[in-house]
Amino acid sequence: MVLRGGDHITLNVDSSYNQDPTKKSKSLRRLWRQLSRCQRSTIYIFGAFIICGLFYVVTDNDAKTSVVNQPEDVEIPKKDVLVNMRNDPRDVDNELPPNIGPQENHVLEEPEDTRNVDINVNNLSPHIFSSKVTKRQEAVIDAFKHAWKGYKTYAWGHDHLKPISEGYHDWFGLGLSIVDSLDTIYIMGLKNEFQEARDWVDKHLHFDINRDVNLFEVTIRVLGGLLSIYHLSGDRMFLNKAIDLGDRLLPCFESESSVPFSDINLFTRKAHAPKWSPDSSTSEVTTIQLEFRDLSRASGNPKYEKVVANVSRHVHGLEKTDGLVPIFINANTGQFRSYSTITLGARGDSYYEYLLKQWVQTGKTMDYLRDDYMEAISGVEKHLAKRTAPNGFLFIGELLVGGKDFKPKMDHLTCYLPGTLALGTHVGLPNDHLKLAEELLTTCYQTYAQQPTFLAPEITYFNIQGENSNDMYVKSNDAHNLLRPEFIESLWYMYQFTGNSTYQDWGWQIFQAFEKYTRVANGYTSIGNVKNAANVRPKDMMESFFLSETLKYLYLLFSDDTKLLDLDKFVINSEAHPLPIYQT
Ligand code: DMJ
Repeated sequence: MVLRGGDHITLNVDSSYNQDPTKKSKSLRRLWRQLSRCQRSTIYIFGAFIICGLFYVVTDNDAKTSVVNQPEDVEIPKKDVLVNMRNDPRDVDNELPPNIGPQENHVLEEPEDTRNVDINVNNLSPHIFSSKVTKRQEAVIDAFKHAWKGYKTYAWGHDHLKPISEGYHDWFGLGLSIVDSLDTIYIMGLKNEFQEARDWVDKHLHFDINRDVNLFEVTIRVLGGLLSIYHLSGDRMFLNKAIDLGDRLLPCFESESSVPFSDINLFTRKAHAPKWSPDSSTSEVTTIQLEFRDLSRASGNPKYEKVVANVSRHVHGLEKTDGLVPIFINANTGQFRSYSTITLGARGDSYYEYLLKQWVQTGKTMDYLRDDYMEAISGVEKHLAKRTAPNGFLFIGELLVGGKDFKPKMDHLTCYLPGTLALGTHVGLPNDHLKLAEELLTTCYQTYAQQPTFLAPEITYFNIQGENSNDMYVKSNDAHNLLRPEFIESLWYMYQFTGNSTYQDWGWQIFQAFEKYTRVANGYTSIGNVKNAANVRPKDMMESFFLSETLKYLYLLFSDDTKLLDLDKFVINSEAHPLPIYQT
């Protein structure tokens, strides 16, 4: 190496340098001695600069890789919004609330297990990791972990767990239970479960599969699940998956009317009506708007929002019975099927839910949807809400043959309505909706409480003629319970807005009934008969909505913090996936 003095230093490598190592070190020492003090000092300073530079590069890279899944094109979150997920929520007392640094009386102790996952907690959800976990929430977390363990052992990567036969069920082959669970896991703060679920989505969730899927189900469960966890975690990988899925679903909307076909092959991208009918379900074509709109807002591409807004506009223009809609609609003609049933249960339910929620999602700007919602609730009161003869329980029945015959039948699905009504009053709609919600919720509670298992059947009939002293009865074919969430969902909304802890207590009773009659060695199972506590006839199926909705709403319901999931910031889709509220 030759060093030349002057204003600057030049480093050259002598060709002999690569030959004999002993010779090299001797000549280096000789050269060093020949240098002036000034030259040596300059080299010291120069060397120090290089070391500092190297150190900075290494530590900066470490910081970047420790922010799990940090996408290249997403800004690294500031330290004060980075919160470690906890391994066990009972560590909550050790948690540092976001946005505050260690303070005199708040000593943050790192738990013994090394926390290797840092998650970007979006500003939308600062309460998630700062709220104290209650004993009841702990019990729900145990339930979730139990279900997850069974799913992981016997059904990992498949849609649903069959907990009794120790197998799995594939509906669409999209790992539904994993995708549907991501935000539940996140909200519960389960670090390890989140990591394994996130890894599976990253490596194994692909949509180029040659399989027909249902637009609505995949939208609320998969698209909604991916978007929700994207917003909560800030991890762009989830958004990229959502965009791929959204693109594959878009051909559903290439019908003669704007109404989408119900099914599509994700690989060939060919859409079609259901195999069993020429029509789509009304609730299905009107329960995709929150997700597609959010996909547009999150990705910056308006094409998704455009197609679903057309559907809403189109349905808005159709003739209705005081705001109530038939449950079938044809994608080619764009018309309702004449004489089809009007119900707030199966195939009708979430049409009404998304009228309100779209208005909320868009910062209360799409007023025609609010007006349709208001008209529909008046229609419900006028045509569908009736009381039982013995004790005057209010329920929502159905209109058959296009509105000619009343049927005193209510699906468990209809029990979502009190929650939606309560949300409506929270965002400024009339207070008498809350009164209706309270009464309906009481009836829904009775559908549980009047069964020996304390679990509601899928369908309940009501006594409006007064033929005996029973308010309600259940037909044998309707006596199953699929671990559905709707009643718990409504309890949570009502607790949020009224603060009445009776709703928490009701939820606790139902949770204990789930524990007693549906918990099995490898998870939780649907049951065939809620009317016989001695033999509930396990059906060997744990649907993904049990993880996505039922356990999530129970966890939220049992929190003492009514801002754990802030309903002024989030609107929650039909599968319990929170999405952000926008201003327009
Ligand atoms: C869920 O998939 C959704 O809540 C849907 O809107 C209705 N049914 C199930 C749960 O019961």
